[in-house]
Amino acid sequence: MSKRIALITGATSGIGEATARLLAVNNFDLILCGRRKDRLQKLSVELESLTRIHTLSFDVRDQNETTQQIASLPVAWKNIDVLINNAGNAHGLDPIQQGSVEDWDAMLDINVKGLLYVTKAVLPVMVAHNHGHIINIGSIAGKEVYANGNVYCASKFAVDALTKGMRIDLNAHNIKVTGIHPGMVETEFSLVRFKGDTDKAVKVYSGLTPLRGEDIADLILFAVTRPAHVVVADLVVLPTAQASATVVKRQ
Ligand code: NDP
Ligand code: 8X3
Repeated sequence: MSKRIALITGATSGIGEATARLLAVNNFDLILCGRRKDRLQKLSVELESLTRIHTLSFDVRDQNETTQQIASLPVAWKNIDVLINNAGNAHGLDPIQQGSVEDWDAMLDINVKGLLYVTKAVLPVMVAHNHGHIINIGSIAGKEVYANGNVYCASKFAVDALTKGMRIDLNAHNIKVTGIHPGMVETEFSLVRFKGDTDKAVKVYSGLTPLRGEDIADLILFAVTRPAHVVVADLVVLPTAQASATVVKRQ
């Protein structure tokens, strides 16, 4: 099979970075995206002996920048086969009455509107070719609401709804759409949620074995390597110690 092109948002850390490493050795050329240019550069240097790499640095909150960056892709990179909408984060963990508008805006702008902006910029090529696969990274928080999760949960419920809506609307265009919904994955996620408070971030995963970015990368690879007639529609994946958004067994 000839090489395919995958565009990964949020490739500078966690799930996206692990996915880049795995797809690089599984017959994919990669467009790596994120805001942190130094990290894009470092990952690019690491992977370019394995496959072709192109990097794009943009903030998914900025629709103009997102559209322009994707439009700027050289001809050899334009025919994207797989879009992995992974960029996202939680900002804060507060009861709704104490929530910060800045945090709410960040979560809705990045996790929902950013995902839409990237998808809108990539879809014309997929629609024109009647071919493509979109993977949206949702969350267990998009399946169940937990205390203080309010707006983050809402953003991930929106990702779940958009995943289903995309699958319906793109059905006529032969475009696969997959939702992957992880539970606790130890990445920079909690560090971002708690605004750099390492103690709080570490506590989230204490006394259990959380998922790693590589575990989600494995599922992404599985989803994008099914035969043409098979679409993995919806996957929820949890650490064994986690039974639901809130039931967690700690040592
Ligand atoms: P990380 O914080 O490790 O990675 C987040 C990635 O998103 C980074 O590469 C970051 O890149 C990118 N990103 C964040 N904001 C923006 C922005 N405004 N514009 C462009 N890129 C942005 O977290 P994870 O790897 O854990 O998170 C990846 C996805 O997985 C998210 O959608 C998250 O909600 C979801 N998820 C995570 C879980 C977990 O427990 N960790 C569980 C369930 C879902 P940069 O800062 O360089 O722009
Ligand atoms: C990240 C997992 O449980 O913190 O989406 O919401 S959780």
